Amino acid sequence: MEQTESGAAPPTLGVGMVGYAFMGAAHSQGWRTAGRVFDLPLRPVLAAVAGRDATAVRAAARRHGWAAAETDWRTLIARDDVQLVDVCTPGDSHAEIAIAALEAGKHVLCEKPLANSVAEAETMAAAAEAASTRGQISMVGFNYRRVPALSYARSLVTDGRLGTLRHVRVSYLQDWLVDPAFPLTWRLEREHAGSGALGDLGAHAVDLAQYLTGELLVGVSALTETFVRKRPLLAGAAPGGLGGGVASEAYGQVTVDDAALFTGRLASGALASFEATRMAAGRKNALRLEINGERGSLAFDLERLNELSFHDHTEPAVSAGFRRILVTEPDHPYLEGWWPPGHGLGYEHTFAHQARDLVHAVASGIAPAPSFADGLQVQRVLAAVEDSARNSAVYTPVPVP
Ligand code: SOE
Repeated sequence: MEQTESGAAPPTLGVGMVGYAFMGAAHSQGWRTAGRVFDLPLRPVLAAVAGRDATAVRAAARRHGWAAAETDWRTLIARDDVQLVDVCTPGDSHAEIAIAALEAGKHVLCEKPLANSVAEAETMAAAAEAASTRGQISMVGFNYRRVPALSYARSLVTDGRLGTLRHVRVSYLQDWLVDPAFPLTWRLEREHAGSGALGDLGAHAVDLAQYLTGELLVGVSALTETFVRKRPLLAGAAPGGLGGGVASEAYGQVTVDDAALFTGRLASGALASFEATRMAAGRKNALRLEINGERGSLAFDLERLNELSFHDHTEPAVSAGFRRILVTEPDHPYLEGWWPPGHGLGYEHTFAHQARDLVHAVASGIAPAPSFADGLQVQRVLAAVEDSARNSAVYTPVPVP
C-alpha cells in the first residue's frame, strides 16, 4: 500500500459504482489502478457495485474487484462506506441517481453525456452547484480529456503555440452498427440513450473541441440521419453491448440518429466541423481531430493515442511540417507514474487518470473539470444540433447560461 510522506497510509475514499457493463468495467479498472500508479492523498476503495440482477452484479463485483454487491442503487448510496458514487448506467437514469447521491452528501462522478435532455442536465447542474457549497465534488466522465497527448495539446494551445485559432475539425467514427442485423440495444432507443451517435460520440467531440480551444460553441448547423430504421429486437433480458446480443425474429423502431454531421462557430469566430457515426465501416474508435491556428496546427487520432502531430508555422517553410511527438515522456501530462518513454498507454489509462484527478479534487476541495455545468453546456450544444437538423440545418444558436 502506498504511504504518505509521514509514512502513514493515506485515508481511504470509499467508492460505490452503479452499473457494471462496458463503462463500469472501464471505471473499475481506473479505480483499481489509480492509487497504485500515482501518489494520491486518498486511497480509493472499491466498496460496492450496484445492478438489478443479483447473480450478474455479484459476478461483476468478483470480476472487477468490488468488495460488495447491491441490487438497489439507493442502498448503495446509503452505505456508510461509500463517499463517492460513480454513475455508469445508461443516460435515462443519470439524473435520478446522481441527484439522489448528491442529496445524500456523496461526491459524484457521472458518465457522459451528462443526461438525456437539457432539462435533466439543468437539474443535475443545480444539484451539483448546491452540493458544492457543502464541500461535495462532482465531475462528468469525459475521459478523453485525460489522454496525455490531448492534455498536452491543450497546453500547446494555451501556451500560444497555435496563435489565433481558425479551424477545429473533429470526427468520431465507429462501425459497430454497419450490420443491419445488429439488434436494437438500449443505445438505439431514445428513451434510454437520449440520442444516438450524437450523444454517444458527438458529445466527446464537442467536449474536446471546447476543452482544447478553451472556447465555447455559440451556434451550429446540422444534419442527422438514421440509415437503418428497424432492427431486430433483443431476445431475452440481456441488455446487449457494443458486440450486439442475441437477436429475436421481431423487429422494432430505431429512435435515435445513426450519424450526425454539423458545423459550428466558436466564440472567437473560429469555425468548427464535426462528424459522429457508428456506421463508418473499418473505423473502430477513430476519434480524429485537427486544429489550425495562425502560428501552427495540431492533429490527433485516438487509434494512435500516444502520438500528437504538431506543425510550427513560425519555422522556415523549407524545413517546417507536421512532426510526430511521442507523448510518453515523464514530463508529459499523467506520465510521471507510468512506464519508461516509448512504452505507451491505451484507452483504459484515461480512466485511471480520471480517478486520479477526482481523488485530488475530493482531497483538496477544489472543483474539478469537466463539471456538471460543463456537461450541461455540452447538452445544450447537442440539443441545438437536434433542433438545427429538424429545421433542415438552419443555423441554431447555443443558449448561453
Ligand atoms: C460506444 O460507442 C462507446 O463506448 C462510447 O459510449 C464511449 O463513450 C466511447 O468512449 C467509446 O465508444
